[in-house]
Amino acid sequence: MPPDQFQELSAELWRSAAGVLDQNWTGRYTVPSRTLYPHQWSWDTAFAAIGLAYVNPARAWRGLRSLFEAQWPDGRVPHIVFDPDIPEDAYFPGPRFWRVPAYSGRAARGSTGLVQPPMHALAAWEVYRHAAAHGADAAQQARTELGWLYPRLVAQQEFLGDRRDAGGSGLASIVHPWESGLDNSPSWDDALAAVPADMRLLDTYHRRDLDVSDATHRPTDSDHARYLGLVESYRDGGYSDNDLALRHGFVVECPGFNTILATAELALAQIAGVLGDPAAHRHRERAQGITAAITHRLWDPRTGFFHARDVRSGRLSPAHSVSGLLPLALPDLDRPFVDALVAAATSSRFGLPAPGYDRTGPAFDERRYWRGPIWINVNWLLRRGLLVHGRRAEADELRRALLCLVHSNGHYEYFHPHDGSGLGSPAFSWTAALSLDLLA
Ligand code: 2M8
Repeated sequence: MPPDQFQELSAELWRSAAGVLDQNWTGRYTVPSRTLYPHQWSWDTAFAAIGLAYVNPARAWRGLRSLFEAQWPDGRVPHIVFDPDIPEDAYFPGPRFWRVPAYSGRAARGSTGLVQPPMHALAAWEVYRHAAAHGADAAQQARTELGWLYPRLVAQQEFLGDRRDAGGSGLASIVHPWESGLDNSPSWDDALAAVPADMRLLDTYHRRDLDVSDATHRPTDSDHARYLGLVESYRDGGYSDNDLALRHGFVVECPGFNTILATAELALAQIAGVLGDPAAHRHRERAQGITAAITHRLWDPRTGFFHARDVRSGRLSPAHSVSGLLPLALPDLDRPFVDALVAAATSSRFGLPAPGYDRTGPAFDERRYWRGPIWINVNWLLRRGLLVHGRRAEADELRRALLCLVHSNGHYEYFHPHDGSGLGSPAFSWTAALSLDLLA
């Protein structure tokens, strides 16, 4: 595309992206989508902040603060914080299903008891880094907000690194596919096969997502029955993380989740430096420890790829999913792993922008959510990885491809991996927010 045409595209995309973020702002946080996800989601809030850093940093901080105000005393940051003004049936499963107890002597803000990838330290660092461009008041606010968030971000990391180290390997386990953020990725199929799908659960509840989205683009009913059963099991155990591998039906070490965990430690090291906290060194060490554990536990030399590990069975998932490419974002990853990941990302299995799952794999499904479509957030992380490892040409190409994809098709939630057409929600916050970052 000629440079002046690209400039025009950029200006249009900037305006439309800022418009989507405006439209999805509730006054306290940004919803992922008005139709499909009308509450506050955890990692969506972090991605929204990364874009708001350019157009409205005060909103970025407000959203992060609002999320961390719902942090549990044990440090977990809930994957959804429910808006009390939205009717119970606007999203399923809603607050009544989760039955989260009141804590710290204050009325519970309705939330779930699950978590999502801890993108927030990196987001806070990004908002801080860009604050000075908005003037002295914004820079002052950034410093104050960083000081407020830092101990909360540390508590979040400690929960994941300690309470969730179910395999004793130095990696955090997820206890539900929803915790990965890549809900129905084929990476979970083997571990989920051992979880009973109680279809009667679906007779008791109404799948609200199917009212507002095409059923062939969403997880299947049997997946959903397993999701609900896993929530019930975790909930009925009081959301306790004791003896997870013995008690709970789904305990998995995910390469993408743990990559983000390590990246968060590196962001915390930067934040600690700004705040004059001596912990920076410790954060860097933790990041190195997680990186070592990822390569030790999740790399399969036979496939030359990172795979999710089922802690209960000890087996690696055979699936090649985009989550196995994400360790590319680890700065301390050794060169042979980097080369193997770049080769996989640019091979016929993926190709950049990468789809959620191997295009040649048996479970590839071009429309079904995390089983084939292209998502902007994971590609944004891949681009960071390419830059971190000095793969400038591939990173620039990926950036242009992502911007053209969103410009031609709209700020969709996900995109068809062959023709790029938009799927899911049409005005999706992280697509818009990360487009702003890619444009900047
Ligand atoms: C999707 O997950 C939610 C459950 O958390 C759902 O399917 O209803 C995922 O794409 C997840 O990564 C995302 O955070 C969430 C909201 O955008 O939607």
